[in-house]
Amino acid sequence: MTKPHILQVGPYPDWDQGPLDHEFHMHRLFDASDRAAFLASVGPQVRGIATRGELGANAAMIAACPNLEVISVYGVGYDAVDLTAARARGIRVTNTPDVLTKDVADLGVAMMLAQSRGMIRAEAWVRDGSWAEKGGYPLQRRVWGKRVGILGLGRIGHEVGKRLAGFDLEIAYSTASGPKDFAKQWEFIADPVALAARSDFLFVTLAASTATRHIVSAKVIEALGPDGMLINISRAANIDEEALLAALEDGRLGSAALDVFEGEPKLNPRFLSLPNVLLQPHHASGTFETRKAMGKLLRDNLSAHFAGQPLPTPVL
Ligand code: 8YV
Repeated sequence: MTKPHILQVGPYPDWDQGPLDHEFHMHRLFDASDRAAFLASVGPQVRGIATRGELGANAAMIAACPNLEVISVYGVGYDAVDLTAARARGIRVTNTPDVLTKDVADLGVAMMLAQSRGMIRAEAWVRDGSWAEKGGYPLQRRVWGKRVGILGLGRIGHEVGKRLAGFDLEIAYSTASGPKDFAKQWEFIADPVALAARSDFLFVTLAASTATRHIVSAKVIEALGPDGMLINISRAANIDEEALLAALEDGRLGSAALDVFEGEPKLNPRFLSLPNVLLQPHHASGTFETRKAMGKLLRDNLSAHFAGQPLPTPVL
């Protein structure tokens, strides 16, 4: 039987690439020097796209593949897939939910702790001899007992809340769909500005869409205030990054801990000179265990589609 032809948008680890090459005829778009020419030449054979959360599949890519049947995303976020174009042609879309939820929550909480307690700079203080030369590290901010807001109480937001309950934080949350039964023990505050105003820490754990673009607006940032911290483990588009940078620069926002950026991996250089941000390279799902599970689910979705079986984790 001929192997289905798959357009591969970005690289995967060897343990995924091997099985993908075995089962499918993979066309590596990311290796092409002229992507448009590559797409024009392989597009007509392509029946599937294998992509990653942050890379997605845009309208031009979808249009270049007239026989496309399925787009399999390595990642829970599918905001970078043009769903309108996919829906119009009846193209199935899958993602990798659940398997990464707890790792993403872990990193978010770790970022909050590390930033509050100044751990990154404190480590440098030990390494560069400042401890011996200048003495103890400057005092930092307490975490436990403070108030946290979770913007978006889906799978990841729920796991963040469960972890933070262990730090005796007062938890409130906001979701577009209203109060959640499983979160009765936490306060529901519909308005993001009001949520930010009562929070010391604001976690952004929303699935990104056109509706959530810049939901963390200048007003939300202002409400979080000079002692507040913003933690983003979702997508950069959920935050008005220009307003965030301005507020961090002039102290209207205390600090931020960010795993995602507009234009990543080339982030706005203004972030690099800010002392009050913790910067991470979009790796909240980046553990061996989770990435292996994500790769398996990406392949299982493709295999199920071409075997005519139900998709394990469909989006469309
Ligand atoms: C990336 C993510 O997909 O799950 C998501 O939506 O953004 C991440 O897990 C990951 O960096 C792999 O590219």
